[in-house]
Amino acid sequence: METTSFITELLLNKNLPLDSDQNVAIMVIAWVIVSFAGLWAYLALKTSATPSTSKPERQPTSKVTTEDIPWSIRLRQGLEKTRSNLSGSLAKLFQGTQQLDEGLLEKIHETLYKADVGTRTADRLVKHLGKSLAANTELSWQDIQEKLKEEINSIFAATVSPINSPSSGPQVILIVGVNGVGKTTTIAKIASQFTNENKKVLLCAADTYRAAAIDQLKVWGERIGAEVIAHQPGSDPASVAYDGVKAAIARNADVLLIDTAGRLHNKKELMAELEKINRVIGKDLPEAPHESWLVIDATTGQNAIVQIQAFDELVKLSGLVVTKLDGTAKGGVVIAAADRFNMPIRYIGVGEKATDLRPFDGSDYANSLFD
Ligand SMILES: Nc1nc2c(ncn2[C@@H]2O[C@H](COP(=O)(O)OP(=O)(O)OP(=O)(O)O)[C@@H](O)[C@H]2O)c(=O)[nH]1
Ligand SMILES: [Mg+2]
Repeated sequence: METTSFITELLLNKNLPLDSDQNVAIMVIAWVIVSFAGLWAYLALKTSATPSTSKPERQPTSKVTTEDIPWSIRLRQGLEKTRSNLSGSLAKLFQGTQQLDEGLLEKIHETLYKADVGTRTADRLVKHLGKSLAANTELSWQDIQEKLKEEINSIFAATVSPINSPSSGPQVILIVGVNGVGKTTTIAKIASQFTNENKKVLLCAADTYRAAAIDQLKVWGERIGAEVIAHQPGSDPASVAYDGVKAAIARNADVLLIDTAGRLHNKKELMAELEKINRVIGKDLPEAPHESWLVIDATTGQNAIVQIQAFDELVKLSGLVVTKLDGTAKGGVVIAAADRFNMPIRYIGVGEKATDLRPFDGSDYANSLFD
């Protein structure tokens, strides 16, 4: 007899003719069943009686990403090092209250200079303090902060100008800058924001020096859902830019973003090539480029000033994009650039994600520099 059918029959209480071997088997099976039942009951009792010391099972939590953090907080986080370098150092000059005298103004100037605000802008800010606060009166750090914010705000306010966009046809934005400042990723971030606004965006790969640069833009285009106009590596960047404009007109695009190769502002040949790109873009669309933005890497500090000067001479710049403000203490350069060139800052970047690049707001920036 099969063991299973034998047990079934046993459970059904049938009269079975059992030999001694079968009796032993029954006893073993019964013993195993009773032991398991006992063990199970013991464990069940123990678990319910004593509080568990093991880690609670991880509950699914809603994942907080940087996208969920409000921009005002992201900006403050991104400017942490700059804030500590600028207002943190200035605050240390004040133990309680201080008399506003030449000595204090000099110390404030030095601290501003060290925070990459530059001599010219440090002069301006200190002058404002001297003019707007009564000499030889007791002043707190709070009083000084308010006056500095006021003047920084007025520097930024003077640069504000609307982004030029055509009444009809595509808006062409040319992106330029030295190597590795974040041009291509800035294009991707802006393109992603435009497509979210239901704009039809075309990207143009006018950085033809490296195959990887073209591929990088193509990958972004695919992710964002934007067509990329590209030629073979090594081809003339001006002719790609020309085709980009033609394609943008033909496809009825809202925006064409043109990526260019990183070039050192002191390399004449490369800068001349940029001039050609700029010229060719206007052939089929006389007002284009409608905007020409120089991307500057905040970590380069005052060197950005030289870059702005050099690029502006060749391609009339209509705005700046300042990237990599996160992780640098040199965010003071944004104030210096705005003051020196009266040039609007279009976007600022505080990280690598698409949402880490936002349109610039001078008053938010000024507030984020202070506690
Ligand atoms: N931390 C940080 N990294 C950034 C930011 N913007 C760009 N980057 C990073 O900077 C690096 C260079 O960016 P790209 O966009 O390739 O720079 P590029 O100017 O196009 O470089 P070239 O084409 O080689 O001249 C990438 O790793 C970006 O993710 C930013 O705001 N913060
Ligand atoms: Mg690039």
